[in-house]
Amino acid sequence: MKDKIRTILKERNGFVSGQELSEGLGVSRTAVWKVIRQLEEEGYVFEAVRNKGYRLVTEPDLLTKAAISERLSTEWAGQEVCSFDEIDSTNNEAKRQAEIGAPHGLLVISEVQTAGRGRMGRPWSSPAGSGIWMSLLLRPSLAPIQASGLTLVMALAIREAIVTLTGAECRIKWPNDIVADGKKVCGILTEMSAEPDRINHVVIGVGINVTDDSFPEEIRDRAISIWQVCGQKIQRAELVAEILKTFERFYEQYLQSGDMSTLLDAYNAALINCGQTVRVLDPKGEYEAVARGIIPSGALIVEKDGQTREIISGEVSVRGVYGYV
Ligand code: BTX
Repeated sequence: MKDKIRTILKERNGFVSGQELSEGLGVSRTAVWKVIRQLEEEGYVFEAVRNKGYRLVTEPDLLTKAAISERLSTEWAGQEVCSFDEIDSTNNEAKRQAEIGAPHGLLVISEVQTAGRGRMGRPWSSPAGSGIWMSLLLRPSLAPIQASGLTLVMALAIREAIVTLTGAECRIKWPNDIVADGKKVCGILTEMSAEPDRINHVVIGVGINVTDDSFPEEIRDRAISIWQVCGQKIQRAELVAEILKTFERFYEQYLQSGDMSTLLDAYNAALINCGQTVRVLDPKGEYEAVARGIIPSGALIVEKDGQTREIISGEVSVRGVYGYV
């Protein structure tokens, strides 16, 4: 009954009388009032006016299965959702679920991660209430070598979704970050289980700082939230749904060509590194070069002393010459 009352008030977008609710649902008006009180405890705000009834004023910023599912317009991405109040890492949970046969498109999401991680085991700060910590399970018909491109596909989808919902000025830092004002809004961690010639599954983990107004000391110089960038406190479930819709569209394009060719122009246009001098952190020796954009394989082309080189993600990172971007 709670879901029904919530849905009616949401869809009406105006006052609904207690009588209409009680008659429509075949329950007493006291029962309706009790549900309204429960919803208020969950963070919903209603305006209650005598002779008019209740009007939904604001919804809480929840990341529950219901909050995501009711906003979703995808064929498969996020059609199954596992949501948690707390988990070690949504990537770990997605991998556990994959091992027991979870389907392509499963979304794992949590309010808090107690062991959120970035690449090479680096910690990822994942506090409650302000961010999106989620992982998407994929079972693509691709060769293992093509899986790394999925990080780029996700980066493009996240950047487009943020711009669509907020207009925030953010760009992609190759290969796995979304940045604004020289700081990280979002990081992506893609992990794969594969045989030499076949992918078992891919897990794309996404961490986005959405409404934070401060960060722990150790990442303050490199972390920023969407709210800090554009002054808008968006509903996180709204952004999750927009990302999944956009990712699904780009993913189908990636599968068709098997590479980034049809997404190349969009990716390079969103890339902050294009034309910039970057520091290439190659384990065989660091050097500075000018980034020129990606090629269909997803490799970044850099130019040094008139010669071009391909940088393959996972092998080396790039940094700005004067800082992180
Ligand atoms: P990365 O290795 O590129 O970045 C990790 C670095 O980012 C850390 O060393 C730290 O300096 C900085 N950092 C940590 N937390 C934050 C934050 N909240 N905002 C900005 N910078 C931060 C990037 O790895 C990939 C991160 C993926 C995180 C998602 S969350 C859902 C999923 N589950 C999981 O355990 N990881 C992924």
